[in-house]
Amino acid sequence: MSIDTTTPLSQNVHLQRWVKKMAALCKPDAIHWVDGSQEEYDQLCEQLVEAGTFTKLNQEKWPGCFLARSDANDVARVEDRTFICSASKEAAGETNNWVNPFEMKKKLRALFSGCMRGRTMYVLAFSMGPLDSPMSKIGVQLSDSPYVVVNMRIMARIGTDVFKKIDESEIRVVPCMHTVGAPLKPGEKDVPWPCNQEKYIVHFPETREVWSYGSGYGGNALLGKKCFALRIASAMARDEGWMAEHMLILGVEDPTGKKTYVAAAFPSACGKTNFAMLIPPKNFSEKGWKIWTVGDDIAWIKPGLDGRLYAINPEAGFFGVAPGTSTKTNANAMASLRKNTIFTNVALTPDGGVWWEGMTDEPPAQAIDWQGKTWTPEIGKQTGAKAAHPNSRFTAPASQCPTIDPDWQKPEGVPISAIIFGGRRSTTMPLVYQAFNWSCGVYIGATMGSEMTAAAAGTIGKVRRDPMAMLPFCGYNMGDYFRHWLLMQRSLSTTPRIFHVNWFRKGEDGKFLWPGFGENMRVLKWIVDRANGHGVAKETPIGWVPGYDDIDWTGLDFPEESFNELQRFDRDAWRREVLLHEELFLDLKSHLPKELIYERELLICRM
Ligand code: SAT
Ligand code: MN
Repeated sequence: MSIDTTTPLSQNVHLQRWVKKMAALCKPDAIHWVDGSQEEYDQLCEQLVEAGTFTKLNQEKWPGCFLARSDANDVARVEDRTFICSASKEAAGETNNWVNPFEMKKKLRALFSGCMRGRTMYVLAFSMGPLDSPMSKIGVQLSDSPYVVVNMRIMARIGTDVFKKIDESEIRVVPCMHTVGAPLKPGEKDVPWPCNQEKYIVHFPETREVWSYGSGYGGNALLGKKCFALRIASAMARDEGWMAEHMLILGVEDPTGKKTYVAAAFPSACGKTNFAMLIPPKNFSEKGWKIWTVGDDIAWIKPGLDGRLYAINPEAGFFGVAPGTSTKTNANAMASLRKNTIFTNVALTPDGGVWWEGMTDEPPAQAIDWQGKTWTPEIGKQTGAKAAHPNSRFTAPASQCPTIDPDWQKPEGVPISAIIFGGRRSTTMPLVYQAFNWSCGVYIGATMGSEMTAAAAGTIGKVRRDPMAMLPFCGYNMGDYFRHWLLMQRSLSTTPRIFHVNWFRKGEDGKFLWPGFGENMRVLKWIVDRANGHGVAKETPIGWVPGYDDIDWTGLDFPEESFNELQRFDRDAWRREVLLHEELFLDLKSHLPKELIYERELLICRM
C-alpha cells in the first residue's frame, strides 16, 4: 500500500491526524490532497474517461464538457436511507429517520472498514460561500470518487485557498466522509460507476459530521450541498441565529435601476433554476426590467446590522435538472451549460453532443440513452423509454450564467425583501397570494405541499407536505425549525413580506392554466411592488391577492375569466387542505409552536 502520494496541503495537525485516522479505517491505496487546479481537474477528467465513467463530448460544440452515466440503481437522492442521528430521537423529530448515534457510528465504522481498498482517497477541502464572506463555512470531504471531486470543483470553492484558510484561522471544519462502498480486490477491474446496493446518508448534527456510504450521485455524494449546506447548516443556523434554506435568490431590477432581492423555496425539481434565471417578457425588458441570478438552490440568510435579512448563495455552480431545459424554457441555463459542464444521465447524440427530453421540439433520429443503449424516438414511443433519466443533471459553473448578479459573491450577501413559497399543485392553490404578516407567512411555508418529482426515489405525483421545501433537508426537529423561523423576526427591524405561488394549477381539461416561465415576471412584479409597499391587493380568507387590474398584462392576452379561475378560492378544496395541515401538525405534536395552531384556527375562522 502506497499511502500519502501527495504531500498534505494543510499544516493543521487536527486535520492531518483525522485524515490519517480515516485512511487507517478506509484503507485506500493512495491519498490525494486536492489542490483544485485546472491541471488536476483535467487529469481527473482524463482518468474518468479512461475508466469509462466519462465520455468526452464533441469539444468543438461542447468545449470542456463530459457525460457520465450512473448505475441504474444510483440515480437520485435516497430519502429513506437518509438519517439524522441526533443525541435523541426527539431532537431529530418525526419527519426524519433516526438511529441512535452510537449504534450508527458502529455500523458506519464497520461499513467504512476497508471500503476504499484499491482506490484513492481524495482530501477535498471546500468552502460553502465565498472565501472572504463572514457567512461562509468550511468542510473537508474525504471521498474515493474522482467524479465527486470534479463535480465539487464546480459546485463549491475548493483546494489550496481553502486549506490556506483552514491554516490561517481557528475555524471549525465540518468533516464529511464519503465512499461509493465498492472496494477493489487486487487486480479486480473497476466498473464505470462503482456504488453499493446498500446506502447510508448519515448526519450527526451535534458533532457536525456527515458520513455517506454507497452512492456516487448528486446530493448523496456531493456532500457540500444538501448534507452540509442544508442539513448540518440548518442545525448550525438554529444555534447561531441565522437560516439555511432550500431557496433560490434572485434580484429584480426595475426601470429606475433599483434592485429588489427575493428568495424562493420550492421542492426539488419544481423549477427553482428556471425561476432564478427568468427572462422577462419582451415589453418588460424593453422598459428596463431585468432579473439577476444569485443562486438556484440554497440560501444562507442572516440578519444584518441594519435589521434586514441578507442572503448568500453558498454554492458556486448549478446542479440543475436537464429534462425540460431548453432555449425556450431557460435560455440562461442553456448558455450556462454550453461549456465546462458535466452532464450526468442525459442522452448522447451521434455527433458527440447531449440531448434530453424537452431540449428541442424534435428529438434526434438516434441517440445513446442514459443507460448506454440505442434509443430512437420510435423505441421511445413503443416502450416509453426515456433517452435521458428524469433526474438527469448538468453541473455547470454559476459564473457562466449570463444573468449572474454582479453582487453574487458579495461577502455580506444581498438584502432580501420578499420570501416566496411554492409547490407543484394541480388544484387548490392560487397563482399567487401574500401572507397577512410574518407568522401567517410561516404558517403558509410550514403547511406547503407539493406533488412529488423524480428528484428523489418515491411516488411521483403524490401530494406531500413539504414544509418550506425542507422536509428532506431539515437537520433537526421540524417543530423547532418552525419556532426558529418565528423567532427570527425578533432580530429584524424590517421583515420581508411572504408570498405563496403556484405555477402548476390545472383546469378541468387537465391543462395548465398558467403559461409560466417568463410570464412569471408579471407575478414577480406584483410581489416586488407589494414588498416595496406600493402594489394594490384585495383581502381574502387566505391572504392578500392581486385583482386582475393589479397585474401588468401588456404583451399577453390573458382573459380576466382565466385569471379568476387561476385565483379561485375553492372552499371545498381548502377544507380538505386544512385537514391535511392538521395531519402534519399531529405528526409534529409537542414541538409545534402555538403560533401555528392559532394561525390555523384563524384561517378556519376566516374561511
Ligand atoms: O441531488 S440533489 O439533492 O443535489 C438535487 C435535489 O434534489 O435538489
Ligand atoms: Mn434542491
